Amino acid sequence: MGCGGSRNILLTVQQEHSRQIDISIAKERKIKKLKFLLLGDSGSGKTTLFKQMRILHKDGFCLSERMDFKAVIIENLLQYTEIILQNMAVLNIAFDDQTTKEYADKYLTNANAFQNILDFRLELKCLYNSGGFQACMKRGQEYCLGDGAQYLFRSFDRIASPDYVPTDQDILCARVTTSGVTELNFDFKGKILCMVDVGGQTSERRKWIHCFDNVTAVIFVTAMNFYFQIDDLTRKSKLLQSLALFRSLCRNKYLSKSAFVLFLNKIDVFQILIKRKTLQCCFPEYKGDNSFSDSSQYICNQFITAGRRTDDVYCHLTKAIDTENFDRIFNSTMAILLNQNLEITGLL
Ligand SMILES: Nc1nc2c(ncn2[C@@H]2O[C@H](COP(=O)(O)OP(=O)(O)OP(=O)(O)O)[C@@H](O)[C@H]2O)c(=O)[nH]1
Ligand SMILES: [Mg+2]
Repeated sequence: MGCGGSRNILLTVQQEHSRQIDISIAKERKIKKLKFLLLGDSGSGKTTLFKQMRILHKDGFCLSERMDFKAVIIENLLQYTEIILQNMAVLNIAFDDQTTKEYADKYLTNANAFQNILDFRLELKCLYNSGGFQACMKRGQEYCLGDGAQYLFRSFDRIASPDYVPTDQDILCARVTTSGVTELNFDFKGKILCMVDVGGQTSERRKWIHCFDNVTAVIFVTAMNFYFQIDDLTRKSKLLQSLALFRSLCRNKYLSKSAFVLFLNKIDVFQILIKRKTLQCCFPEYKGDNSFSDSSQYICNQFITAGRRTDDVYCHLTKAIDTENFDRIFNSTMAILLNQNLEITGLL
């Protein structure tokens, strides 16, 4: 065989080698994880969204996890009961009669005794159904009562039954403050998504920076009812604090290539609250009316302006405890991100 023949063989081998490299790069791109980071203040709803991804895109919750949530739900109920009873005194709300007052005194002097709610079903139900307790619960936003409280009290009969197993909805309304970083990997339309949940409390934020590499998109979550709430420690508006946090994240150099998605969460709570108190308590310069659309648009604009990013910030109004609502919003968020951003970052 002549020289030309061996050169041809060499060429074919090189071409084949290059083709193999192309295939492996393409494969790598395909299996490259898209990392989504849930950030936002404590109580905004990050873990609730994280739970929704498990329900919608993974296997949901097994029986042993549900039984763990049962303990959390009962603990939540008892804590909320204590908070409401304490705030009845603060807000000057009277007990309906001597019986409810006696139950409340008994509860407040020894809340631990009520741990086995099955033994105190009648007393607790009597308290929960009383006018004073209900009136105080309805004013829960004034003293930052957990947003899952009303749902759990409404479900008391079910929760206090001997064979109670929490439903997905119960789990979505249960509250555990996150500490540490949790990841969830799942397949979404042929792509592998890695969702990362972190704790929002100030003490947890020093852990955030360790998650900032290769972030495809930050999902920043804020609760719209924060406009009405004051932080216990700083005595500042929770929504203004959230806005400042968002502003600093948008300018963080490690996140400069990441897309930003904004979830204005808890629209159900906001819808009720905004009828009672206009946005002016948080934004004195606000001139609009107290309609849901004007007020939510104003909040959205505040965040978009604060973000001041060259790329768009995609803003969505969400109700994280509603699986159907979340499914729709997450699908449309992903459609936008996959079409627009990933092309730029070379992931498509
Ligand atoms: N009514 C209502 N409650 C919500 C909504 N989203 C979340 N919640 C409730 O708000 C509470 C706090 O939500 P989490 O998801 O635990 O908040 P988080 O942002 O993870 O808080 P940290 O872990 O402390 O950072 C839970 O009891 C949720 O059930 C919503 O859209 N509407
Ligand atoms: Mg959390």
